[in-house]
Amino acid sequence: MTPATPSPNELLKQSCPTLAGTIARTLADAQADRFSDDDQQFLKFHGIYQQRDRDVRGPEKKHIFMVRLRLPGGVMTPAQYLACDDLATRYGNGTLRVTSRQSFQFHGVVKSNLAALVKGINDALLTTLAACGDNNRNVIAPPAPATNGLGQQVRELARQVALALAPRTRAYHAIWIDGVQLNLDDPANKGFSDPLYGQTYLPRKFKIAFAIPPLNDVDVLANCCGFIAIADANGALAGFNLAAGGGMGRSHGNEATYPRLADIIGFLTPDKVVEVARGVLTIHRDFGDRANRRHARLKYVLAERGVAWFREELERRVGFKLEPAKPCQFDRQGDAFGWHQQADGCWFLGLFVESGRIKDEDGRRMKTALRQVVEMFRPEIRLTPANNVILANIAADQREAVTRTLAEHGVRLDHQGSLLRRASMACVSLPTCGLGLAESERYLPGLITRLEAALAGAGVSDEAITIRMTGCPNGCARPYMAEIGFVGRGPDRYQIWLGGNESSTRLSRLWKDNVKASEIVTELRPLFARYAKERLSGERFGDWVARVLWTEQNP
Ligand code: SRM
Ligand code: SF4
Repeated sequence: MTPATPSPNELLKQSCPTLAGTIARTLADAQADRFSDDDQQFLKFHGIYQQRDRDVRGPEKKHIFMVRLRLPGGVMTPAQYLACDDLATRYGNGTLRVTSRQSFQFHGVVKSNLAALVKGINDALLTTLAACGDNNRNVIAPPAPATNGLGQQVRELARQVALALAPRTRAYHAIWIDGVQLNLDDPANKGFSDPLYGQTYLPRKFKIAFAIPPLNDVDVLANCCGFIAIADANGALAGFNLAAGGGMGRSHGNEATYPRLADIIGFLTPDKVVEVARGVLTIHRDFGDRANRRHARLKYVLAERGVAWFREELERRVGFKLEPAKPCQFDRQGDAFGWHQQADGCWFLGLFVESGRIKDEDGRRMKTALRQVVEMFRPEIRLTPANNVILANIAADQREAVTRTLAEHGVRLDHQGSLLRRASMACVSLPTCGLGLAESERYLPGLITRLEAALAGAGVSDEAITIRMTGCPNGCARPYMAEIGFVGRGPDRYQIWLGGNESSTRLSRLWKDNVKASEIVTELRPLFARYAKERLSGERFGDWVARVLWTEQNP
């Protein structure tokens, strides 16, 4: 069999393994408002996307940039938060976007501000390197201060894994910190090969999550590699069940692409986590499809070669056997909102951030409110995989003042939104995402209001049904794990997916294709009425769908 022709991205990476391209030169050119096509690919590894404001039509279209942090476990110090807040105001569009992988994105950055923004991020001891690109992405981990004591240990392991799997190119530092073009004639850079990634990095992105059952707040099975914490009889960390081969992305009309849940591979002790993460990543590196980027995720390697093959290959690489997976169960997902006491006696506050967008708007000035609270009370900041914010380590006697400060800016803790709204997620989509086919972040809040009314009409108000929307099938808000998922099909048109579960361990199924936005509620209303009538005691909407609707469709 002749080997398949490598995709253009593979040849590009090989042509410049430092990932420097001509980024520094274009940065220094005040006349240029955009980067070359090749440099746009390299920029992704630096955590930067060149975009257009899609609200602006015609020849006036300007290039803008999205800049994403890499922030393991979503944890940042108060000083780092304040730096981000300031940088978003000075160099971005004045908002901070919490992402579905516990990070921040700056949107609407013009080229003349790009260097200052990335320098500012690094000055705050944060980074954007490998936030995007064909490498290990942000490692996610349960953000809520643990009440069972495992959280700190698990987050520390997430940090270690992120560090071990970071690319070693010197180009990032040279361009964004020293402000110079990397000298490719220097023997240290000539023929550079990353010790882990080699010269062509990974065939595609790679994602790792840590979870602490019974809470699945990270959607662990939607990741390429998942570490599921297992406690011993005394509640101490015994190790992890390894999961591998999950992912969401698919393309409309291409059945060869699909969302997939990760398989459980085996059990390992905590001291083996970094080694195993490296082993799983190198299987992706060596067996992922380098010819077809739509087929290049680790999930397809698992789907096609199977769990037994994967385990054997991993054991060969790490040089030890995995134990059989330990019994464990997830029973819920989602964030804790409002005030909660931590194991150490301090308190944390879970704040709902609609669609993840921290901004000031009429009557609700969340950006200013958060800034003031962080300045005054210096809490640790944790970003959640459901696009929300946690303020941690707050002393008991400061709670009232924090609540009052937020309320003074219209952020009322007694009014954080209905259960339905707080369980919802939307991806960014328009106007910045170049792949968005339909609205998402800007559309979901209004739709939730209408769905609240429809559910109330059916007699099932204030249900925590998980609802997620994305502007295209790539699945950035993980809609295929939700009880109701809306996936953009075209302008004002969506697919409706149904049947995910509360523990986020079951994929939904396509129920209706190409539904007009204006008809979504009309389509769902009869289902809500049936659910109200037919549900078993305590049965969630997604479970009713799986028990009743799916059986009707496939008796
Ligand atoms: Fe994503 C591409 C936003 C989490 C699957 N994603 C994009 C881009 C960069 C569009 C592009 O390639 O031009 C989006 C930038 C939009 C913008 O203007 O900001 C984008 N993805 C996001 C974020 C910001 C969505 C959000 O609302 O929070 C999330 C950033 C996470 C982070 O901090 O690292 C984000 N993306 C995800 C997730 C969820 C997850 O990782 O848990 C997924 C599904 C899981 C998975 O990877 O399978 C996801 N994004 C994709 C894909 C489909 C990949 C595939 O296998 O086919 C693309 C398209 C691509 O890579 O070609 C994509
Ligand atoms: Fe863009 Fe699609 Fe991701 Fe939404 S799901 S942010 S539209 S790539």
